[in-house]
Amino acid sequence: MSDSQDILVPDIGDFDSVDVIEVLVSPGDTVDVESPLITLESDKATMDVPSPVAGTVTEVRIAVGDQVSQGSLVAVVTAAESTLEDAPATAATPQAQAEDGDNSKENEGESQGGDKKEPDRATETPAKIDTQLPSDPDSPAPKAEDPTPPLAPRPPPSLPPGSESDSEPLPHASPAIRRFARELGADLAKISGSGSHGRILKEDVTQFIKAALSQGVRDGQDGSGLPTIPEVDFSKWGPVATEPLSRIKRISGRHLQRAWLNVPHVTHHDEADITELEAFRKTLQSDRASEGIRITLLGFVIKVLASAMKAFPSLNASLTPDGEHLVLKQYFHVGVAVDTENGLVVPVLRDVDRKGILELATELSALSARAREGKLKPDEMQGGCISISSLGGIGGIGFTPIVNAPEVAILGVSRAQTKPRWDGAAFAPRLMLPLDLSYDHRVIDGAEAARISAFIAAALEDPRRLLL
Ligand code: CAO
Repeated sequence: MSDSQDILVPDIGDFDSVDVIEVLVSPGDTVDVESPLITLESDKATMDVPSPVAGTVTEVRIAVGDQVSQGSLVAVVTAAESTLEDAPATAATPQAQAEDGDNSKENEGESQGGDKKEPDRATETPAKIDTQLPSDPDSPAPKAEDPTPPLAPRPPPSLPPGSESDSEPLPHASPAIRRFARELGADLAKISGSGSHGRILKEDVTQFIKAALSQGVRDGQDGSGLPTIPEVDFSKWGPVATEPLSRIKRISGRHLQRAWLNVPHVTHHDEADITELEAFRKTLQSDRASEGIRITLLGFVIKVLASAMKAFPSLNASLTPDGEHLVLKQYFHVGVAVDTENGLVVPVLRDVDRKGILELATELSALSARAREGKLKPDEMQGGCISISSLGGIGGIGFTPIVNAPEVAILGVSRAQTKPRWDGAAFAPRLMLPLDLSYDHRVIDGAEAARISAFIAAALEDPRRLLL
């Protein structure tokens, strides 16, 4: 069963012939109890007229620009069944009284069955008043004993407590819009209103949120829940130039930040004695020089990593997004970070476990060349199980690479150096390769990471181990 109810402008205190500045519902809209229907504005305050019943708006009898007083018909609402029993009780509730307003008399009359209003025909509810001048001494104040003073002027909710400063003008917006903005986390002070006299409308708030989301920045946050770095005007201290980040940097930057914020990173540092391996590599390189194949250390590192992934399946895994399961991959694809003019890209070498050093070296040269020419196809950068970031050709003794999530580990390689190494009897000069294994601690424990690193170092020291 349902019932149509006229919704009237309730007791609005001292105010008469008040402008309707917003109509917040249309026929067909569903409203809840307390949903604002219209917003009124006097010279002292703005106030919402909320619905006293839940239901469907069947008629709207008011338009922006109309002037209304207590008792004016706002809308007709067909009440939902569940609220029918509540509605008369709301209508019978005496309106709160302003201490200095003559509406106290009207309320008295109404509660005694006076004919000033139509309580039997209409449902009324207290208007919600929001003064634009919180310190306005003329604004009606509630009686001290009234537990829910509907006529009490309240400071705009977007202001922090105690900030009622007359040096900072309050944003011009209705209570409904203030509530809307508050629910979306939008700071009204940052929104310019497109309504009359700069009034902030619902569309202004929506536009503001859309713009903030498209920048990835919402009201001082970047979506991560963390505060953003405040903007600084560097030109205060000297000349500056601003240039856009390359497309690759913008994309990889977002990805790196996401990975950095999501993955509990640990980096395990180790080093491998590659003296023999390097001698072998040089021999191989000179043997194959006529074929034009460039054999660098990285081909060996990729091959050793494939063996480590087989020996330690957690290295070749990904967490499901809910963090409850591990996806263990049965294939062995390795991404290699390539430094290009425009930024970092990570092409993927597939099935590295089935390829020999020469094939890997050839493929790596081709892929890194295409990466630097910007010719990689998207699918050539997808499907990696683990990544390698090698800075060995450039320099450095170690670094902490960021895991390329949803992969769970990345192997950093720095520049090999000849160092004195104790062989049990004396120090001998050995070529030592720094290794930095960053891993997702949710998947790989510290002890396991140490074992993985030791495995990689041992295999690089003596690649014959890979034959075992
Ligand atoms: N120690 C000592 N020498 C090394 C070395 C190491 N760890 N790694 C490579 N070298 C040597 C190579 O053998 C080569 O020597 P030759 O010129 O005598 O042959 C030289 O350094 C240059 O190697 P390279 O860098 O051209 O080739 P590579 O196969 O080692 O690396 C690639 C290829 C694509 C990984 C590399 O060029 C590159 O782009 N590295 C940067 C990766 C990067 O930016 N990482 C940071 C990502 S953020 O985490």
